[in-house]
Parts: sequence; structure tokens; C-alpha cells
Amino acid sequence: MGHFKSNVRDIEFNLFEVFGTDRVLGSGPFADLDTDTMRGIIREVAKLAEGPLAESFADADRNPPVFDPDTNSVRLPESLKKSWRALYDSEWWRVETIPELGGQLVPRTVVWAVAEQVLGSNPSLHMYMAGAPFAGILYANGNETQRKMAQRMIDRGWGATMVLTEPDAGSDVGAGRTKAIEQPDGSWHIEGVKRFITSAEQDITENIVHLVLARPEGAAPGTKGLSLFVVPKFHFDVETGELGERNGVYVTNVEHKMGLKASTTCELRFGENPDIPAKGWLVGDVHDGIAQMFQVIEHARMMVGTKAIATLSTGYLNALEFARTRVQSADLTRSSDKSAPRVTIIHHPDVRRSLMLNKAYAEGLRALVYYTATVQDRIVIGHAAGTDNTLDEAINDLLLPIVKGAGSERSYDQLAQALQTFGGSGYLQDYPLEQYIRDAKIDTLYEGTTAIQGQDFFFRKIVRNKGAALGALSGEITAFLASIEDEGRLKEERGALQKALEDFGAMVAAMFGQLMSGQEDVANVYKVGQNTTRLLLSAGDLMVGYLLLRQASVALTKLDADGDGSAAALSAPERAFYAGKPAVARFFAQTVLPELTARRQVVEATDNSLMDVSEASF
Ligand code: ST9
Ligand code: FAD
Repeated sequence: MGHFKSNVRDIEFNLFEVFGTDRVLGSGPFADLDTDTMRGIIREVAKLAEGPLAESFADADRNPPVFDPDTNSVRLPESLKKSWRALYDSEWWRVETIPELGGQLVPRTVVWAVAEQVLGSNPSLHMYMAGAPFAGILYANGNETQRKMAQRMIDRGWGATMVLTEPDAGSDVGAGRTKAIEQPDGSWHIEGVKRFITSAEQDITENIVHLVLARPEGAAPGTKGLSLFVVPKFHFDVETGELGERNGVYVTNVEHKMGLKASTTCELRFGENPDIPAKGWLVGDVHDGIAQMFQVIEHARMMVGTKAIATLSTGYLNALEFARTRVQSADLTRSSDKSAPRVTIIHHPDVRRSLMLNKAYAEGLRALVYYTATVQDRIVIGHAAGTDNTLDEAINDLLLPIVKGAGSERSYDQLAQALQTFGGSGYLQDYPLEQYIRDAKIDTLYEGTTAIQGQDFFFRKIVRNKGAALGALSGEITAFLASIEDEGRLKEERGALQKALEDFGAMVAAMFGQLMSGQEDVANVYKVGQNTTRLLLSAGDLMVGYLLLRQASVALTKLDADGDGSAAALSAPERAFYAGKPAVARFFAQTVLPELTARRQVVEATDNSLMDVSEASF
């Protein structure tokens, strides 16, 4: 048995008992699909993820890719290549491929159920598969030739990258200096240095297609002056895919990292060889680079949040298994009795506190991923039916920084808690926790750091959206609270969620007031800037509290029906599964949601004394 423990039961609970993925099957764009087939996909992927994909997880960490500066090439460990081949041959990547390119359209909830398991098992494998979704984005934005390029990418299984970051342009993508010079034949020559580019070199696919942001000569400064170019490693015949000359884009370094070592993170130089220009083509013949690239980024931000949460889930399940078997110390009620029997550590209140918090975030954040995917399903269905999706698109936009920002921060914190459950053993490479933590740290950093997610959440997704999506979401939570008004067993949890919703609303109102007061004193925007991360993490906690309570309500219904003759009796594991849902909702409502009241007080009392501290006094 490998390191990865999938939680198929919980994934299926989300999809088929809470969020109703089954109800979107059999009609509209999913007319040909049924629940059994979707369950089959999820279970098959679980087997693959727990088996052949997980096999190389530790080996590729201990024996990471090797860069050869003489040939600008990389050798991946054989174990990883074997896992990659198993994933490629399984063809599950087709659920991330648009139908126009030979993909299989399934609900986004199912797409993310596949992704969750691959990402939890061996995240770099998933990233080496970027060719499929990126080809879809090239197809959607490209001209006729570029649509053919996209088809060749799929047919020949090529890799792909997203190329934004430069040494002096990380969070501030608009500071990028990479140039694009138009050529008489309609192509462009790219010149510049990009860094930290994931999968920009590997030896598993014959070609790699880079999607590159560069600034045409004379274009405006900032992100709006950037255009998107498609730059292949090897030129190719767009009709047949046959490879031609090497293009002038080379990897000149591969970083040595804290974790996620199996994934190559590359310095990529364009146009430095005077004999071989780095040729690119303007995507869709339009200068709209940042908006086009954000289609890639939105997918990748959801992917990063899902990766973090998937890692937390397997971290929690490993810790749980350990806590059920590790015997240490007597029960606290008998601690003064030196001859009392020793118990498994899951008996200790403090270990239970830690495990239950792990469970709350692992299951609550997973629910957030599938809840967000449900909104994406509505968008796909609305698109097929030609209806107006504006509100759902705004809700999806609002949720993405929560999935990515809060998901990655909480997962990283909680993985440290999960390691703690192992005691000193957790610090050893005998267990996967130390690697999980190293591999998951990146999730708070790339695809926009947490600070960037917090600002995106407040300034763009709340203020610029005039609170439309936030209003719809809080209206939904209020309606849910009303729907369980008569459920006496959830009375306290209901009260705690109601209070958390009020506290969150008050934080937003206070920050909005601070923003508006910037009209009198521009420095007041600093007060907002001090709290955007706090607000983002609070949104995450609010959503976790809400979704755990929704799950609890569903679970209570199932437990009520057990034995009343209306349905088949539940097995013992099923009863335990359902009983865990109100338990975790209660724990979260009692121990985490009240923290929002304190955070609200912090936000409301924020002044600018922090900004007045001189740099020398830090
Ligand atoms: C990176 C990659 O870190 C890491 C991992 C790579 C993994 C790749 C593989 C993934 C997929 C694999 C799938 C495999 C499948 C396999 C299947 C197997 C079974 N939403 O606010 P303004 C746009 S990459 C949408 O003025 P500034 C918008 O067009 C590096 N659009 O920004 C806007 O115009 P307008 C990641 C947005 O002040 C325009 O930008 N780097 C959004 O100029 C300007 O907006 C980063 O993420 C949005 N939320 O620039 C950079 N926001 O307003 C982080 C902006 O007219 N930095 N736009 O609509 C930022 O995001 C900054 O805030 C900034 C600021 C750059 C946008
Ligand atoms: P900086 O932007 O310099 O940030 C430093 C610190 O300052 C951070 O804490 C940040 O939050 C904070 N900060 C910066 N600006 C602000 C602000 N305005 N307000 C508040 N705080 C701020 N990039 C790609 O283009 N493609 C890839 O495939 C890719 N893969 C990556 C893989 C790995 C393993 C790594 C490490 C990075 C990857 N990146 C990739 C780059 C990644 O997206 C950037 O590292 C990230 O966006 C942060 O930029 P930076 O490292 O320059 O940090």
C-alpha cells in the first residue's frame, strides 16, 4: 500500500448526496452520462492514484530530476516516468480536454474529483499533464492555425507551460520586460529571461508548447501592454505534427527546491542564441495577453487549492491510522495510576482535538472545492443552453481566491498538526508527512501568493463586483440557516454560523468604510491592506462552517432514515461515516467560528500605527 489514501466515500458524499451532481447527468451537455459511470471513474482513478501513481512519490523526491547545462536538458527519474506513463495511458486526462480536441465532457465536479486524487497522490504528474487543458485554452483563443496546433498537442501528448514570471516580475506581472518583435512573415521574435517555469523541460514528451507573456515593442507598460504568444520548443508541421527545427528557447537552470522536487522549475531564456531566434505566434492575432492568460491562471488557481486540500486529506488519513494504533500513556482520567493500561493515542483529548480539526478542514475544504465545481457545472450547463451566466461567473470568481488562498494556508497549517500526531516519527522519512509539508508549502506561493489572493478577493471580487456575488452567497447561507430552523439537533451550530456570517459581513463593511475614507486621506487604504489576508482566511472559515453544517444536515436525514424501514439499513461503517458529519460540524462551530468575532474586532479597530513604524524598528 502506497502513501496516498483517497477518500472516495467523502468525494461521493459531496457529489451525489450533498451537491447533486447526479441531477445534472442525463440531460443538457451531460445527456449521455449517468451516475454509475461517474462513480466508476472516481473509483478507477482512486485505484490508479493509490497504486501506480503513488509508487514514485517518494523516490522522485529523493532522486529528483537532473539538469544537464551542456545540453539544456533534464533527466527525470525512471520511477516518475513509469507513473507518468500509467497516467497518460489511463486516458483520464481526456476529462480535462475539450470535446473539440477529442476530450470527454463530464461535469466539473467529476473533473475535480479526478484531479484531487491525482494531485494528492503525486502532484508533479498532474502538472506534467498541462498539455491537455492548455491546448483547450489555445483552441478557444487561437486562430485557425493555432487551433490545429492545439490538436497536435493532444494527438502527440505534448507538454505545456504557462510563462509569466521574470526575476523582477513575480506578483507584479506587469513589470515584465520580455520583448516581442514583429517579423515580416507575421511571426514574432521573443527576447528575455523568465524564471520559475514549471515543466519547461522534461524528457517524457517529444515537444513542449510554451504560452508566453511578452511585451510587443512600443506597447503600453503594465499588464495591459502584455500579449500572449505560443512558442514551441521544436517547430512542427501543424498538419501532421512532425517535428522540425529546434526553436531558440532554452532552459538554462533548474531550481533546487524545498519540496515538489519531481516537478521541474526552470529558468527559460528566449532569443539568446544569435543563430536561432525564439519564434512565437500571437495568440488569436489580438493583443489581449493578460486576459487570455487569466483563463489559464483561473484553472491553475483552482488546481493549486485542490492540490493543497488533497494533500491535507491524505495527511489526515495517515495521521488517523497512526493514532488508532500507536499506544502511549494512560487515559487522562487514570494518569495518576502508574499501573493503568496504556491506550492508543486517539484516546487523548489533545490528539482528538488535533485530529478533529484536521478532519474539519480536510472535509470542509474538500466540500468547498466541490461546491465551487458545482457553480462551474451551472456555468457549463448555462453556456450550452445559451442563458445568462453573469452571476454564476462572479460567484465562481469570488470563490477561486478562497479555494486557492484559504485552502493552501489552512492545509499547510493543518499538515503540521497532522505530523504532530506522529510524534518524533512524523519527522522521519519513514512516513509521508514531512514530504507532504514540503510539497504543500509551494501552494501558498505560486499562482499568486496569499497576499495577492486576499487583495484579489476584496478589491476585485467584492468591491469591483459591487458585492453582487457576495450578496448572493450570503443570501444562500441565510436561506440555508432558515431551512434548518426547526432542526433542534443543530441549534447551537446554527447560531454559531449565523454569528460568523454577521461577523464576516461586519469585517467587509468596516473595510469598505476604510476604503471609502481614502477619499479624505489616501493612507487609509493601508488599513484595508492590513486586513485582506485576514478577511480571506475568515471567508474560508465561514465557508467551511457553512458546508460542514450542510453536510451534517444531510447526514442526520440519512441517520434518521436508518432502521425506520424507508431505506435499507446502514452498515456500521456507513453509520459511522454519517455520524462523523454532525460531530465535525459541531466541533468547528464550537472551536473555530467564534474566532471570527475577535477578527472582526481587529478589523474594526485597525489604525495605521503599523505603517508608522520606521523600517529600522522592525
Ligand atoms: C504559476 C504556475 O505560478 C504554478 C503552477 C503551474 C502548474 C501548471 C499546470 C496546471 C494544470 C495542470 C492540469 C493537468 C490535467 C491533468 C489531468 C490528469 C488526469 N481574474 O487588477 P489589474 C486580469 S504561474 C481574471 O489591474 P495589475 C484582467 O484582464 C504565475 N482576470 O492587475 C484585468 O483587466 P480588467 C502566476 C484577472 O495591477 C487585468 O488582469 N502568477 C484577475 O495590472 C489587469 O488587472 C500570478 O498569479 C482575476 N482574478 O496586475 C501573478 N485579476 O481589470 C499574481 C486580474 O480590465 N499576481 N485579471 O478586467 C496577480 O495576480 C496580480 O494581482 C496582477 C496585478 C498581476 C493581476
Ligand atoms: P514577490 O512577488 O517578490 O513577493 C515577495 C513577497 O512580497 C510575498 O510574500 C508577496 O506576497 C509579497 N508581495 C509582493 N507584492 C505584494 C503586494 N502588492 N501586496 C502585498 N504583498 C506583496 N511562474 C510562472 O510564470 N510559471 C510557472 O509555471 C511557475 N511555476 C512556479 C513553480 C515554483 C516551484 C515556484 C517557486 C514559482 C513558480 N512560478 C511560476 C512563479 C510564482 O508564480 C511566483 O514565485 C509568485 O507569483 C511570487 O512571485 P515572487 O516569487 O517574485 O515573489
